[in-house]
Amino acid sequence: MIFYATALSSYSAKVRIALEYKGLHYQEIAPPGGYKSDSYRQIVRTGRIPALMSDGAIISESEVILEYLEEKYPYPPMLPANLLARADARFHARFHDLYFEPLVRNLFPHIKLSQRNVNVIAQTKQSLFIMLEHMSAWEIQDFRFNHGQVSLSDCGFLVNIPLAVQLLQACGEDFSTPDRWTKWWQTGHQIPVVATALAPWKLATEKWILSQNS
Ligand SMILES: N[C@@H](CCC(=O)N[C@@H](CS)C(=O)NCC(=O)O)C(=O)O
Repeated sequence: MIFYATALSSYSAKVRIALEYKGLHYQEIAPPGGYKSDSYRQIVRTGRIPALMSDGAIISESEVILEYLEEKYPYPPMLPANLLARADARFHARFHDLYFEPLVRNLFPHIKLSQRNVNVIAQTKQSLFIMLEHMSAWEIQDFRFNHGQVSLSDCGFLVNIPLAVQLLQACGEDFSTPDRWTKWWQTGHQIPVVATALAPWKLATEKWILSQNS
């Protein structure tokens, strides 16, 4: 399989967690010419990353890639066996993509001091706070990471919860997630395959933040 991705891309990091967790052999390459480029669009029409080439076909959209991997390589499973629990996991994954990640993404332009808008940052911080409070009522099992198990619905949040904290702090805001979530993502990051998957993204993100005001 070819995994089109970059180290800095948070959606690529989300998919890399599943690739590593399932112990799959894949070759990760940067999109030729960069994402959105004409040459990359010859391979992936949307020009977006991540994308996966598997059995000669291109699969786009991180969530679709995760579902494909789960169906093609069901072991180790990344969805619970119970039908309602599966629906719940999918709800969390969709919530991440539709509502949580776009808030985090809002912060990127404001890392650069010259582009910083304190009102946007304050609004985003407030929205993230409310969203995390709402998420604290979710019936996720605090012991979910027991035995190192990771669900499809964890992949996005393992990237974007710590990223939200990191970006807000880079914007000069004092922000921490509710204890439950801090404990959750920090435990998840200690799982060896998760740590391997996230290492390039962590490094690239730190470098990118530093580069914005130097
Ligand atoms: N909904 C997409 C989002 C992927 C995405 O936005 N990727 C960014 C890089 S992290 C990208 O390719 N941006 C190019 C663009 O916006 O055209 C997914 O889940 O894969």
